[in-house]
Amino acid sequence: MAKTFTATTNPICKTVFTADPAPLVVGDTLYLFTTHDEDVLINDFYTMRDWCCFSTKDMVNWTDHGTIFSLDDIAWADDRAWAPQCVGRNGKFYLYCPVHKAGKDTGMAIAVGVADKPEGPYRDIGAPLIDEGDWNDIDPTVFIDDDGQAYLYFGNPELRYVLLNEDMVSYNREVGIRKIPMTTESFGTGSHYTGTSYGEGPWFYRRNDLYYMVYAAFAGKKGDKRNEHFAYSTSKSPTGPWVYGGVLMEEGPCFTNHPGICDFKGHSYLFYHTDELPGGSLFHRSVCVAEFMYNADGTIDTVAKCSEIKKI
Ligand code: FUB
Repeated sequence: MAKTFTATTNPICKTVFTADPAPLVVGDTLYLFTTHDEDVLINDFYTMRDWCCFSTKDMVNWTDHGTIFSLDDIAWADDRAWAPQCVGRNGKFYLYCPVHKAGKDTGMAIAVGVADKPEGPYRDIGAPLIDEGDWNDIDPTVFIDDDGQAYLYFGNPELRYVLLNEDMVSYNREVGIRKIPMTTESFGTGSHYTGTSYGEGPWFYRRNDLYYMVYAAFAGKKGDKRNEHFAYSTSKSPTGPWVYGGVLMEEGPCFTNHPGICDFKGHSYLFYHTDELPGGSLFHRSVCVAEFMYNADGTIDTVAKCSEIKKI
């Protein structure tokens, strides 16, 4: 049974640890998909077994739809219910989710759950959509362009993409899995494995004629151990070349962060997570939101974390 709550301050949900926000606007409602950090950790590491959904019509009054998809629904996965994104197409909703494949040394893969409503329930398609047998296959982000072509980007530490087929649960095998060149021109200089700032958690979308890739990024040089900040890159085409745009949100006290961006009722929102809820930690995160504006040329100034949430 869905519960309701009010959030006039960040974090949005104060009763459950949530992370990796992924907003989706459907009509007059904003749906917010998140991961879920369990209270009790196993092996002092991310302990994440399911995905949650919340919805609002005014940013302050929320409905908690609870768990909408879980590792228990994916027979071939056994751990790491990580950062998802949901998109709708042809009356169905597709929830793309990174998971650990069952078994030893199997790495991560991307699962897809399908539902008739944004708030689920979601049913696994029965096999991984992306499975390269490595650990790069996490953090899917999906955007459907005006010509109908859907793109699924993903990856840590490399950014890769596939062209999704119209069915949204398979991809163009002739084109295959494409690797984006990880250059400092595209992603800035940083301390992650590629020597760029790109880390993980890509969020891909288009605004006017510009494509945006927002992502969790690492500053400094190789070897630096800094927390993630947000950076963004832009491109005139959906597959690059990408041009580094700058820092979107400064690093915070939490090691990870994950961007989710949408326009809703004339406002632009950046969702992120922190560890600032009482009891919070690297493995106990909470989803927050900040409003921001684009500059006339499409660039975005650095967005400050904020405490207040305004009703619209
Ligand atoms: O929350 C688990 C993982 O940590 C996500 O998939 C990454 O984006 C990072 O937030």
